[in-house]
Amino acid sequence: MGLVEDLLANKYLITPPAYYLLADYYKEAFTLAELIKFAKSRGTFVIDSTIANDFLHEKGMFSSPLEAPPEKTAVEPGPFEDVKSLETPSPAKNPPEPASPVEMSGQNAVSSESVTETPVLESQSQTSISTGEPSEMAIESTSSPELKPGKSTFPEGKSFVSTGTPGVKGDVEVSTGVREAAQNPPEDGSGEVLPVESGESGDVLVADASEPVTDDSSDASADSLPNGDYSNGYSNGNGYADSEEYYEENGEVKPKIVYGDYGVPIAYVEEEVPEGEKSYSTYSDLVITPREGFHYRAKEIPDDWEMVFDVKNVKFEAPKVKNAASKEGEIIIKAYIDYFKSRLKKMRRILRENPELGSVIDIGKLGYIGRDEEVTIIGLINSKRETSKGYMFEVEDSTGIIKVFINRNNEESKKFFQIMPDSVIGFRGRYSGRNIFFANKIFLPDVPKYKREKPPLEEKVYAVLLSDIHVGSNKFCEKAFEKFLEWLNGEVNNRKEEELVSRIKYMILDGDVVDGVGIYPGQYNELAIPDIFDQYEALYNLLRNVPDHITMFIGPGNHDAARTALPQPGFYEEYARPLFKLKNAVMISNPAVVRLHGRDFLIFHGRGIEDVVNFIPNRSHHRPAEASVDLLKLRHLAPTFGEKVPIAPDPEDTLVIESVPDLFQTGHVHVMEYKIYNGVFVINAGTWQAQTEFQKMVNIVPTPARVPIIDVETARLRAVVSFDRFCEGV
Ligand code: D5M
Ligand code: FE
Ligand code: ZN
Repeated sequence: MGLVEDLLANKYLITPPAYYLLADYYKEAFTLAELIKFAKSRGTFVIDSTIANDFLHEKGMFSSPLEAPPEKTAVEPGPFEDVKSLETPSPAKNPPEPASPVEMSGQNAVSSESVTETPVLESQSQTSISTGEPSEMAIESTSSPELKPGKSTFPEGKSFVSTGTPGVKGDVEVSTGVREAAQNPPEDGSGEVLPVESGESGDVLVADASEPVTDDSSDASADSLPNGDYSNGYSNGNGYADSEEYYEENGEVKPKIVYGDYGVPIAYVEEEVPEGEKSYSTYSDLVITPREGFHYRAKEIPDDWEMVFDVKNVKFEAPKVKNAASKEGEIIIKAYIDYFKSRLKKMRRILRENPELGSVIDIGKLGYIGRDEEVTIIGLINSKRETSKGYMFEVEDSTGIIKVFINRNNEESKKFFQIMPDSVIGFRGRYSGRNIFFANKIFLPDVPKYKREKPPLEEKVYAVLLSDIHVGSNKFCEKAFEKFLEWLNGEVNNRKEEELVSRIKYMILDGDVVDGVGIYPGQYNELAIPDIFDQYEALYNLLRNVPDHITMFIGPGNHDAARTALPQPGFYEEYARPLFKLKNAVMISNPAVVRLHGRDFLIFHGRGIEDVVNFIPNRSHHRPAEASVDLLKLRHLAPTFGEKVPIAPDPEDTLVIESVPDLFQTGHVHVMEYKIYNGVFVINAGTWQAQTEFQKMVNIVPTPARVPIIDVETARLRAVVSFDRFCEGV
């Protein structure tokens, strides 16, 4: 097998530029194990050119580490050609990659030579990576008075932009999420979101610490629960003590090794560790039963939900290559071509819903129109930068690449800052005839200003939004979570809370449900449960206490046992098996869309927020709702390829926000915040994990143990219930 297949078999991904750097050396100068070990040490599953270069340097395969390969001009037309073009190619999309010593000159497209024969490292004069600023020369040769080279907002030599204000990140001090949310009321001033403050307001719900706690139930046996037989872990449930599982050797009776599902050997009888002897708890004795006589109105309201979108249901077709013996490099490049073709197609459809767009023309056909004719082009943003007079973009569709300029005096040019690399944008304007398109209007895909009203529901019904529970972390707020479970079981403080609990019918868990193992360097020291199987079992033991009539939707995040790259189809069943046993839970993908009583909830763990914070000025990890709005405007959950968020090159781009949801939920950044944007309720559900040592280092201040309760009818916040007082000093 080749490098790509070997890496895939080990759940690692490689970007095309990295592939071309490494492929020729594979098995000759380095082994798979060495490469994986190196990637692991960098904490990544995606081998990009930075990793590849560093790896090669470490192996002493570069004579001069800082020597940049000479630039090469990319060939037009661009990327979206058919695979046949790979023989004389300018392959597809050019994944932007972090600047690396060897690629200082920028890297926008893999050149044709690299695909056909030039081994990158044998001849440094023939780099596989082009300059990424192909039309720059064209601009200068036009000697247009408007287009003097101006201040570039690119980080050194990179073709993708940092939109400036690097100092902003992390500078924003945030006290606590709920208060912050209250201080920043939703944009449209809708009165539906209740102001949430500390205790006085009737709608602010704070679980009362003075209430009696149902500790009396905590010593009940797990066996009394319907699923209580789970404590044996991953065996077939038969137990081990079957007489056929023993054999005699030298007069001694010994137990046989038993193989469970997936060929995992099950422990010998004498190695079975009885519950309680582990140095950590998996909550196997946590039993909370609904308070006697508590009336759940939600039980009488008929279920009304459907999965509108789940990645698992998307049928992906493998990329078509000419024959099975095609080079693996061709296959992977074809996969990226297909991925970006799909993105372009979907985004074009969304953009064309905007009647202001006017007539749209292929970039490749601009030469056929008159200089005075106003037209619209739609394309992927390869790069963007500030010039002395305005802003310049390099835009690409399936027929070609062009430079687009917009004057700074035009108000529209402010949209420059909203545009992330690789997003798809429309530009209206005129073609100069010299490979420059002069835009006077910029169209972000965006969501329509007004939302169609949905028919009212007969009864109030609520959904609870959770995220980032991080079970297994020693910073998991277990006490607070148990209090929350008791609350769901009717341990309420007043009538208002009773009404809420009574009508909760759905619960959404938006990823990072466990802390995982080996997710970041030094994590082991912060794990209360150092075993991934036990973490899921612990979560199961907690969630089985959620009343049966509440349907849970559970999706993965980056700490979970699931594919790291987006989209994440779901949990790996062999690790997260306990969750699949929950009777009232539905396992969903990340992202997913669940329709509750006719209202669409878009559920996304939220890694895309990291790139927003990186690229859009004045964004912060502490204001995730604002960043989610930016994603909504671009109608994509993770527009930028090759930066912080690994994206799998599926033949279809399932990260496009194809239809406008009623509610858009994220998590990941551990800060609860909400906002309304053009009728969409945008909310980050926060976390159940107190600040970790790592977060302390990077100045992330979480807002743990606050539960937003959503009124399904309006898809707006009904209340926030705080259990944070039980999470102090975790
Ligand atoms: O993410 C928890 C928070 O930590 C979230 O704000 C992202 C941030 N985070 C996670 N990994 C990193 C790295 N490597 N650098 C900087 N910030 C990071 P979680 O997914 O729960 O770990
Ligand atoms: Fe998290
Ligand atoms: Zn996360």
